[in-house]
Amino acid sequence: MRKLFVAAALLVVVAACSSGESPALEGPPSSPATPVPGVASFHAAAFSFTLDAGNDTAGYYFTPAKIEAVKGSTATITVRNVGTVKHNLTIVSAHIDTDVDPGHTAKVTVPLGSAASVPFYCKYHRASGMTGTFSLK
Ligand SMILES: [Cu+2]
Repeated sequence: MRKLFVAAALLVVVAACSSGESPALEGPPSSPATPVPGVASFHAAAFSFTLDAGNDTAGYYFTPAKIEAVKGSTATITVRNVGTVKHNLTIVSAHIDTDVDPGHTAKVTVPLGSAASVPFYCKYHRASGMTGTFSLK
């Protein structure tokens, strides 16, 4: 009888642990594999992702604003305007200057080159911080 009680108590402890994962909203990431909000990582020579261009009461933004990739890789970017005003994707080094109306998307292919970082921005809201960076390794 006592043995059964111990087993039951253990079960309760195990259940409490598996359902008790904290949302990790405070402190540094617990492991390097934990994704950092707003950062996307790609390891292939060619990759695709959706870049949200938006605005809200907090300001103007790109999500993700930081993209980690391999030097010499090519990014195919679907720029999705999730905001309420016209946005733009400008990448000077790749000769990209593309407008996107609210609710619309635009697709661009970007050879990223071999610089350590490739900045991008919305030419209408650059001064308001609507910028991002490709970090290349
Ligand atoms: Cu904008």
